[in-house]
Amino acid sequence: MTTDTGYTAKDIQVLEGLEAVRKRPAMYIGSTNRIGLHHLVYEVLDNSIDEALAGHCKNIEIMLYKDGSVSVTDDGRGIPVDKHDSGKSALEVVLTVLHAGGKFGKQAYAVSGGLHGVGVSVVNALSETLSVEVRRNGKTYAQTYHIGKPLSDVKVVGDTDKTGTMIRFKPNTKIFETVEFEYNYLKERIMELAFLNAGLRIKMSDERDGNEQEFYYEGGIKEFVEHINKARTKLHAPVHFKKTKDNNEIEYALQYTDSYSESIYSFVNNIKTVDGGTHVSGFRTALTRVVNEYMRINKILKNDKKMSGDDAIEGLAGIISIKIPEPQFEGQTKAKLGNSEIKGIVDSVVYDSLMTYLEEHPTEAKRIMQKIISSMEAREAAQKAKELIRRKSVFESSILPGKLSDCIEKDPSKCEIFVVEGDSAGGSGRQGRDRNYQAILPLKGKILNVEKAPMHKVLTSEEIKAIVLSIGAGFGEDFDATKARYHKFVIMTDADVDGAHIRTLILTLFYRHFKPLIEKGYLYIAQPPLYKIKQGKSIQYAYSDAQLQEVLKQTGEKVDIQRYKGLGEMNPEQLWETTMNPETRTLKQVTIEDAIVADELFTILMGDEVAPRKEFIEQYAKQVKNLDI
Ligand code: 0RA
Repeated sequence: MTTDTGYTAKDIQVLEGLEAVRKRPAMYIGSTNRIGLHHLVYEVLDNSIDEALAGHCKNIEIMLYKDGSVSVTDDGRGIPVDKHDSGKSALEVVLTVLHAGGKFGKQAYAVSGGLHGVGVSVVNALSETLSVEVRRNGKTYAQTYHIGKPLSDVKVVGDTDKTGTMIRFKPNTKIFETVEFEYNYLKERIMELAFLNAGLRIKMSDERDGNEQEFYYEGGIKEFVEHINKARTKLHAPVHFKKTKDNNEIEYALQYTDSYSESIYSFVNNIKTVDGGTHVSGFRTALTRVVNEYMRINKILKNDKKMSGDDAIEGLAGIISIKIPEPQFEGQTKAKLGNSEIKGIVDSVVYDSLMTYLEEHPTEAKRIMQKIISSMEAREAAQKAKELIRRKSVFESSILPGKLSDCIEKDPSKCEIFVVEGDSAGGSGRQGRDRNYQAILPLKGKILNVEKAPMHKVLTSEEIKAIVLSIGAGFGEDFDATKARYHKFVIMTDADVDGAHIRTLILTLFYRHFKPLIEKGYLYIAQPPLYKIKQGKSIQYAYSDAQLQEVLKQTGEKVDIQRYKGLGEMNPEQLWETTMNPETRTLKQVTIEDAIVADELFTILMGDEVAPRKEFIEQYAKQVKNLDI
């Protein structure tokens, strides 16, 4: 009670200020639920931490009491107690005037923590009782409050050679939904603060159940990273770096593990920036740059490949803790740093120091680079797998390809499809066929060699897609031969080297992807004639050299022999008569006598290895006839 001078206008203002806090507590501490309740402790704690940041405080102690009160004690300089202009002790002003802290030298703090930073007067306003003890100038000063009102002036209660502040308060039950402090809830933040402020000792004890713990980390955020990674397989000892640049203290610690997740936590003036901000983007940029630059210098990557930021950060645990004079927090929750100048500062500090680390630790660097490359490879593989699934679904559609000229009949056992090389032969085939039961699918030249191509290429090939959709029986694991839309698949290619090559490519596709169709005996090779022998108005066809000789024996003189080089040289009627008409044509059925031999053969003929193919060709070269080049 202000006994001697009575109430002044200033006193009334003070009381109105604290009354405003009690009317709208959420405006000052966020809420009146358990989060707001614990916020009171953090508010006091932040002031002690500020003392620690300024280098004046080494020990903090938090006590939870049976009477529901909590105290925070530090060995900082102690709240000033000298007389203020109003004639009151500075201590009383700090505890009763909103945002009064700054008036008493708090502006001298280079950096200040506290999310709301509303000051201890808010805690006082929301407490039933609050008592404060300050050790300073060789004395202990004390004062007690009830609902924010002092019960007496600040009094000297003893001598001391120590300095520091003790604030004990009991939250007002009329304001808070709950007034029960939770040890474990407080513990998380206290531990975090101890990690973030290396060498600061924070003790917490709970009188209610005897719980007691001390948090002290000599190594600070380096130990924080070790703590995060304790259950993981580490690739190296943590990297830790701290540097002050233009009043900004930039500190980080990181350690790669073999895990797939990233654990990056960032802080500004001890406040967790859940939504990151400029310091985090500076860190990420630097990390990606360092990794790519290191790989480039050491020629770790072929063909100028670049690691993405995601590749570089996979499996990384990291703490970025910066302490800056004027943080600007953005976003809904004010948990994102907005200061634009910080990005570049963090970027350059992290880049330089991390590059130096890698250069000085080649063994660790190698392990880290290997991890990043395997992350990159896994990401690429996953991307391809995703693409595969997407493509497969395209393969499973029931839409017929545009270039298929389908037949009218729908009963597969009566239907035939001619897979034809080239658009012009396709045209003749389309005109010459019996459209009731014969379909034509023209292919553009050489289709993909499925023996050599990776699956994602197979699935992106337009020609193969057209074949798959024409067959209509799905693809890969889902292939179901009983759904085939035709029971005769006829490969019809030119009788030259290119035609033979295309035929082999199509055979390879069927063997590797539609083997059941071959096993069912559905696959055929058309036998177009090699020669047309014309004598007057009569035309005969020869399908082999032997046959030509036979025909020539019968016809004698004056014949006109035409060697067919391509199907396109035949008109639609001739193609029908010689190759497509079931009455006159010969089809060669493709069979698999010995699957293992066939498998080997396709691997040799169509695969990657050149040597076995060469050997095979040399062995069989003598048997090859009619090689027209
Ligand atoms: C105002 C000014 C100074 C320190 C403090 C407040 C202060 C507040 C709290 C609350 C809990 N512990 C605290 N410790 C200090 C600066 C003091 C100076 O310049 O000596």
